[in-house]
Amino acid sequence: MDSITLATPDDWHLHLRDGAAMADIVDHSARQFGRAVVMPNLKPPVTTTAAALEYRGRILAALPEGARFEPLMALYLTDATPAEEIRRAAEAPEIIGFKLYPAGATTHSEAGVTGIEKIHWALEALERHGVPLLVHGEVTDPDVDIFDREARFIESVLEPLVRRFPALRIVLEHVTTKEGVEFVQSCGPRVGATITAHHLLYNRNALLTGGIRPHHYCLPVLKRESHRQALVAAATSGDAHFFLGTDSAPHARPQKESACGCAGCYTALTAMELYALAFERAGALHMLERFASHNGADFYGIPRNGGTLTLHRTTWQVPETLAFGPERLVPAMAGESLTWRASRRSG
Ligand code: OTD
Ligand code: ZN
Ligand code: ZN
Repeated sequence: MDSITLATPDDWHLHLRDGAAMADIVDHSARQFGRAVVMPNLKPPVTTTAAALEYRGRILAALPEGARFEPLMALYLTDATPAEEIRRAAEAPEIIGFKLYPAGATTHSEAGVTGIEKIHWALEALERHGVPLLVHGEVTDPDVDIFDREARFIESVLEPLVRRFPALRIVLEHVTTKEGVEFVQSCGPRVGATITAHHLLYNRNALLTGGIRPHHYCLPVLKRESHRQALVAAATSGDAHFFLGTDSAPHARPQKESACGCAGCYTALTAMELYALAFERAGALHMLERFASHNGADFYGIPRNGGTLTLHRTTWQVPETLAFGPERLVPAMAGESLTWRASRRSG
């Protein structure tokens, strides 16, 4: 097979940042994806519909002339999100859902939720208005081992939440464990999960092989091989619970290559190439379209994209660095060779 053509895919979990840095990277996503769920963890966080609509305007303004790309905005849930804000978000077609960050769980999550019981009324409002809840699924208790935080979150927070709010639509974002996969599979169609390319391609050895590898550091942290295999099996199975979300999260090179480096992998430049690599290794390229182009739209109840994206089989080298505002950005697999290359999508 020398090329594969898919219905235009979507990225259901993306960090675009803001300002000059965003302007340098937004087209990497727009070239490949028709739509993306844009995460609200800016500083300050995007907590209101008004702020999200302004941010959306800046994203659209940063696109190259003629590029079409639809940002689907997520709002940042806090202990103090007013009921009125949930109603406003529900009425705005540009807003796709609310993001739950347990306070301190990941980059720029300080303003997140400090206890799930504090937002029960907000979850009721989301359920009532039919607005999805997107979840960063890790406990933040410093006594819990960092590799166990997702599994612990599922048993202590997510499972009770799914039971208590029987109509709430929930996405377990960037699932990284076998426990996460099995939990989502055990739920009905109102619970879904996104899977990143880096968690499909790497296990935790990638962090520490031959030296410490800051560009493989992300949250949730890479897990052991058995978990990676569970993610690959879920993504390539065609199961409608699972869909593409890159969690591409750029940080300038000095912030990554540091004594206390930031979490996040920049995968957007080569997103579909990386997913194609993971699916091909699993002998499942024919399942890529469901995962990348069908399941997410079906979960959110919005039409699948028109248009197509074609990947060609050709060997090429990923650039060492990219422009990122006043700094440089190191993309995933910098300097390495890839065997698929996506051309700009049509339609
Ligand atoms: N994980 N980095 C970031 C966000 C994600 O948890 C996430 O969604 C980021 O830099 O915004 C990361 O490692
Ligand atoms: Zn997250
Ligand atoms: Zn993220």
